[in-house]
This record gives sequence, C-alpha cells and structure tokens, in this order.
Amino acid sequence: MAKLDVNTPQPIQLKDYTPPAFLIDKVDLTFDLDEDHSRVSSRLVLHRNPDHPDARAPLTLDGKELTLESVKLDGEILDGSRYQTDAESLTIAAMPDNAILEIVTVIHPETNTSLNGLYRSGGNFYTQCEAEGFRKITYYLDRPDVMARFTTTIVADKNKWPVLLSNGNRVGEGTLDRNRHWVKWVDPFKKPAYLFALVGGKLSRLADRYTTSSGREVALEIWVEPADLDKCDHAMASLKKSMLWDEQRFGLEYDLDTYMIVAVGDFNMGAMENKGLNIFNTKYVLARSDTATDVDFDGIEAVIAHEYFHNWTGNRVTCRDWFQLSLKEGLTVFRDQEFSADMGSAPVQRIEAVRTLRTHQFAEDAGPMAHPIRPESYIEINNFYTVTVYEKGAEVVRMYQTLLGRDGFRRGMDLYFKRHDGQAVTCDDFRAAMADANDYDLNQFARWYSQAGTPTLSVRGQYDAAAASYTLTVSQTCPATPGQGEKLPMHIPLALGLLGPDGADLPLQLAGEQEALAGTRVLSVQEASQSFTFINVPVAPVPSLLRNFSAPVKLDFPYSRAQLALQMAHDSDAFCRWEAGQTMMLQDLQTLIEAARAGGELGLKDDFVSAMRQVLADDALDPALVALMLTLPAETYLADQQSEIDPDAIRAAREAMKLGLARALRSEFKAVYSRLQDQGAYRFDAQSVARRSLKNVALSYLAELDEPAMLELAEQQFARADNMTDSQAALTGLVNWAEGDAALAGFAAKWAEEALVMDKWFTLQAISRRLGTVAKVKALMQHPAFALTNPNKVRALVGAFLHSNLAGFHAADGSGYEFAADTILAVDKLNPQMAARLAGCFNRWKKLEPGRRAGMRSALERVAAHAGLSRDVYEIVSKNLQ
Ligand code: 0A1
Ligand code: ZN
Repeated sequence: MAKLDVNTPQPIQLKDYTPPAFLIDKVDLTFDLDEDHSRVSSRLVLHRNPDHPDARAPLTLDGKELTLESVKLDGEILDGSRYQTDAESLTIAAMPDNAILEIVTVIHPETNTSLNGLYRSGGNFYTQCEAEGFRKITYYLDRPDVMARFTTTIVADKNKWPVLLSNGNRVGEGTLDRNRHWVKWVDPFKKPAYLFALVGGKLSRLADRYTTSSGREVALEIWVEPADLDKCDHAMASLKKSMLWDEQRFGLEYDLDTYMIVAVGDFNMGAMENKGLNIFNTKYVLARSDTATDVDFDGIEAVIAHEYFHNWTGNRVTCRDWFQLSLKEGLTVFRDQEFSADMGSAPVQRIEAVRTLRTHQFAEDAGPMAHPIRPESYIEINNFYTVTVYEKGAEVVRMYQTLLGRDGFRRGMDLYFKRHDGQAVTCDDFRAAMADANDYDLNQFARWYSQAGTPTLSVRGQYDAAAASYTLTVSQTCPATPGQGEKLPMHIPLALGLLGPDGADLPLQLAGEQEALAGTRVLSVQEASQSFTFINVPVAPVPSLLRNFSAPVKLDFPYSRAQLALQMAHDSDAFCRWEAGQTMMLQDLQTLIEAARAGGELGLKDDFVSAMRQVLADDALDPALVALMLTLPAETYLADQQSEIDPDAIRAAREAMKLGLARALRSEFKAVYSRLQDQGAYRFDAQSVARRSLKNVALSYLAELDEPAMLELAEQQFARADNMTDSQAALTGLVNWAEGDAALAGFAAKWAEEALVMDKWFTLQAISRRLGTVAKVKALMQHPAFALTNPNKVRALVGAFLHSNLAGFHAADGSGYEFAADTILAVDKLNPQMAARLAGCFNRWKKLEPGRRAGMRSALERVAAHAGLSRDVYEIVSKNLQ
C-alpha cells in the first residue's frame, strides 16, 4: 500500500458528532454571474447555539477554492488579524452571541469541471450542493443540521443568461446597466445549504398546473435547452402522478407555489431534490418514443417521483449529519418503489429491485467498501451515495412495513412528520417513530443500521406425518466485513407460504394458534436459530420462503429440482416463482462454469429446458414476468458466486446456456416473437411494455443462432422500428455479428445530435462480446461525441466496459487494468467523484484467479502512489489495498 504521509486524508467518525457552535437564521445571497468569474456576496444572520458545549467557541465556516474579497462583522470591515483562513475554512475567534456577517468571495464556475458547487454546462450556470458543494460557493456552515431561510438575488447579462432561477418564490426582477438584469427569489422554508440551487441560462419551459388536495394551485415548470422541449411530456405527466400519489398514500401535499425541474447534460448523479428547484440529469427528464426506451421511460417516472418525494422525506425533515444519509435516501427509494409498483406491475417492479440489489449491493457488501446503511466513518462522503445506503436502505424501510403492516407503517410516518417537521434528525428518530406509533419493540431492529454484510438465512423443514405438523428451523449468520468481525442476530421478517402437491397455498396455523389463515404470513425471526411449527398440515409441503423478498438476505434451503419446478409453475407469489427459476438457472450455470474450467462439454439439463419451455408456453403469465424468468443473471453476479473468479469460464458458460436455450426452444421463441409483434403505433403503458420486453427477449435468443434468417429478423426490426426500445434491442442482437457494423454506423449517423442516444451507442459496443475490447473502447474515446468531462459519456463507455463487461475488462493480458488505471487518473484531475466511481471496478480484485489478481494489484498500487490523488479515489484504492 502507498505510504501514509501527513497529507493522508483522515476519516470522519460518526461518534465525533457535535452540534454546531452557531446557527444561521437567515442568509441573503447575491450572485453576480459572468464569463470569466462570478462574485458571491452573502449576508448571514447568526446566533450562538445553546446546545454547543463551549459557550465561547469560535465560528468556523467551511469554504473551498474561494477567493475572499471582504469580511464584515456587524457592519465593520474586518482586517486580516480578526479572522483566519486555510484551504478549507474561515475562522473568527472573537464572536458575539448574535451577529451579522457579510462576506464577498469570487469563484470560477467557468473552470469548475468537478460539477460540484457552481459550474457551467453548455454556457449555462448550474449548481450542485449535496453533499458539500455549497462551500465552493461561499463561506458557510455547510452541514445539514444548520437550517436557514434563504433569499437569493441573481444578476447576469440579459442576452446570455435570460432565465435566472433559485429556490422558493420569485419576488422581484429588474434591469440594470450594461445590459444586465436581476431576479430575486425567497424560499420561505428553512433549509440546509445542500438544498440550495441556482440556474442561469438560455432555457425553454414546459408549463403546467396542479391543484393539491387542499386546493393549493401549483405552477409546474420543466426547463430544458430549447431543442429538447419536445421531450418533456412524459416527465411532466410523471410529476403530476407523483404529486397525486403522495397525497393519496401518505397524505403529503406540495408546499410552494412553484415546482421547477431543470435538465442539464453535465451532471454527476441522476438528479437533485433542491427545494422547489430540482436539477436533473437530462437522462431522467428527456424522452420521446423514438429516442428513449421503455427502461428510460420507467427510469424517468421513478426519478421524477424520487426527487418529488424528497420534498417531505429529505427537505421538510432532513438529516442531522451525513452518516444519516439513508434516513432520507432509503426512505425515499422505498417510496419511489411503492409508487412505481402502483403505476405498473408490482411483481415486475419488485423483481427488478431485487435484481439490482443482488447484483450491485450484495457485491458491495462482500467487498472492501462494505458498510452498514448508516456508516460509522468516511473519508469522502461522496463515496457513500451507494447501493447500500440507497437500495439496502430501502429494503430496511420496507421491512418496517412488512413487520407493522401498511397501516402501521403509515401511523409511523404520520408520527415522524408530526414530531420532526422542520428538523434535522437521525435514523434512530425514524425508528422511534415507527416503534412508538405501533407500540412495537424495534430495539433489535437497530442492528440493520449498524451491521454491514448480507446475512444468510438457512432454513430446514421437517414433516411429521403422524402429527400432521411441519417444523421449520431457521438459523441466521452474517459474514465478517471490514472492521466488523462478529455479528449479532438481526430481526428478520420471513414471509412464507406452504404449497401443497398441486402448488396451491395450504392454510397456515402455528402451534398454539386457534385458527388457520390462508396465504402468506410473516414470521419474526430474531434468534441465531429458532423453530416454527405449523399444525394441521395434511401433506409434506413445499415451503415458499422469503415471499416478495421480505428481507435483504441470502436464503439457503435444499430444494429439489422437482420442488423448484413446482414453484416455477404454481407459486402464488410472483417473486418466489421467478426465484425458483433463478435458483435452477444458477445451479446449472455453476455446473457449466465448472465444466468450462475443466474444458468439458457445455450441455443443458433436460429438466431445466422443459421448465423454461413451460414458462414460455404459459399464456396466463404476465409477458413481463416471462421475460424476467428468461433473463440470465449478469456475468458480474455469476462472478460473485465463485470462490475464485475465472472470467472466461463465466462468459463461456453464460453463452452456452443462452445458445443452448435458443437451439432447444427455437420454435417457441419464434412463435412468441411473431405473436407479440406490435400492432399499431408505440404506446407506453404496462401492457405494451410487457409485450415488447418479452418480444425482445425472444429476439435476443434468436439472434444468438448463427442463421441468416434470424439476423434478418433483427435487421428488419432495426429498419422498421418506430421506437427506441425495438431499435436498441435489434441493434443489441446485431452487434455481436459482423452484420452489426452497418447498423451501428447508420445509428450513429442518424443520432449524432442526440447526446442521450449516442450514450446508448457507446454502451452497446462497450459491453458487446465482439466489440467490447480495450482497443475498441480506447478508439471510441476519440469519437467526436465522446467527452471525458461529461459523466454520462464516461459512464456509458468507460463505466459500462469496466463494470459490466467482465471478460473484456479482465482480458488475460492485463490491458483492461492498465486502461482502468490510466483513465481513473485522467478523470480524477477533472472530476474526482466520477473517478472514484470508476475505481470501484477493482473491488473484486482479491477474488480473481492469481494471474489477474496480480495485474489488478499492481494497477491499484500505481493509482494509490500517484501524487495529487483526490480524497475520493484515495478512499477507494486504499480500502481495496487494506
Ligand atoms: N440526493 C440526490 C442524489 C445526489 C447526491 C449527490 C449529488 O452530487 C454529489 C447529486 C445528487 C438523490 O438522491 O436524488
Ligand atoms: Zn434521493
């Protein structure tokens, strides 16, 4: 590992939390925006915080990369002896208990490539302040437990930046000399600085209105580059649906007169919930049926909802400190998942959420970056916007609902808002509201917040024919994770049913209970090992376990193949039905991987093929569910099941299964493909999306067959498609063959001006087995549509290759690792947050076979030793090398 020196970044610890020495009541900001610099004048009304232990503590404001012009305390200009600055702060030792502080700083948005703080994109101005970007705008108490009322005046050239937006309500505007104009905004709600936003530029607006349940009229505005105005309708419709849903499900209404969404092409994440002025990555706003896929339409609906829901879970009630990030993110992801379930097919949404969790979060939990949903320490908070904090956090919130029921969960939410509206609070406060509203003991449940790692739930069943009873013995273990050797038992809701020989649910009656209940029930598992006995069970049942994925755990039950086939065909729980298929598929893939490593035959088992044939033939099943059942797990997920990863064997096994199924079920796939051809124009509704998804899964199998007629199907679909879903699916099938080159060229020529469509073109090639090589990715980085400064482009090409192309990235000659190291270092100079995300490609390195392991280690060491490395990348590589 790189030597530690005095500049080694130090971790911040949850246990060191202290309240701020001062609080800010009011902040008035004036921005003077210009081409080669911008000036920020701030006026803070402060008072000493009585909750701080030291009544004479100095005032230390956060500030980074600022040029300080002046400091005034209560009207008096301070000379340099009255305050101190260093690279990250400004301190005034002698502070009165109440004060007005006026500070002027100069900043350079025009050279800010980090996309944190105030920056430029396409000539316009945008901000990103979460988590700690506000300190790059002005000196401030940049921490979420300091909530203030903001007023913002923006001054800028009228022609260059005609639209000037900030949080809250617009209260005034006017013109000035030198062709400049000003606009003033007042946000009536107290907020932490991370929710501040400003936008200035040439933008066009889609406007609409919404009337809330209590009759408040809200103006809705989506602001985009003029050329994109025809791609905002779906986002607007999604926003209105979200507003209605939150009123109906949680009784939560919007609270300002205007709700604005701005889309920007340069953005580090998906979107940001700034009060009244959300800023979005264009990817999660812009959609037209010919430019965006069904997956994009779904993603937009979910992210629009997510940011809107943050207005209550995040903004009205915010986090005390960044360790509590999951308080707002886990809860808001849970809320957007529930919304999506209500808008489309609930089982399909659930299965997709579980796939994401297993593919990405389980991997994170098993690697060097494993952390609990409430981490105990961090070096760079931007590295903790993780699938653990978000997706596992959402699973933890879901478990409250599973344990308490929907009504109980709602009671807990109501109490949470009643107690904490306008406050900055902790995950413990949320748990207390759930416990108190339901008089339910959630003390053991707290371990979900503090223990990292994915628990394994081992279940064994014992049928006693004489007693007509069935006993399930449930034991739990959780593997060690960095810094956490021993784990204590968790409180796990285990939802289950028992299936009779025909696959129907048996009535459930636990020993000691008076009557049997039909369907699913939830057991509360709390011990390291415990037993549950069901009585009046007439036959040996097949247990249907962890229904609807009732807890984020790995389940271990010794199902026979026949039992899995029964569940696949009959389980009343769609998740368990899908899961049984996945279990069988994984078993067979594992066999194939071992065969590939040993150089053996890669054939498919008959019972697996016939179970899949039955799924394809089942007309009663939702086509979207059939599509999911036929979708193979990602290469990376397969890698995570291995004790030692051999990327080539994994690829060979996965392709053998795909080709084997395509050959065995050729006529079934053809029939499904023909049956589901669209009649008429594109529509985005659950049924049409489901049909397209199955049709395109069928095409993806058929395109594996090296037969001209099958490629012709893909070519025809590509030529005729009126929508991007079908167009992209056809191209994906084609790119693995030489015939794909012409289609790729045609696609690029057609969509050269559409940045988001070109992202698809980059990704398709980065993950293709034929084209996804280091040399090809390097060549594509020279394409005029690529830019190392644009996160969407970097993610689409480099990110996709490093994270999703297992065999390409892990090329045996180590070229993938050298390429990764070079690119991480190049991106780190521009945008550390992006570079750190790329560096996550090394997280599995200890599990690779020895040759590749050595190559990865030396690439990691080269990055770690690089002078001037950011804190962001340092944290990832140093934790990898520990
Ligand atoms: N709070 C946002 C996510 C977000 C986080 C950080 C960002 O920049 C560093 C941007 C957005 C959300 O959950 O949507
Ligand atoms: Zn969020």
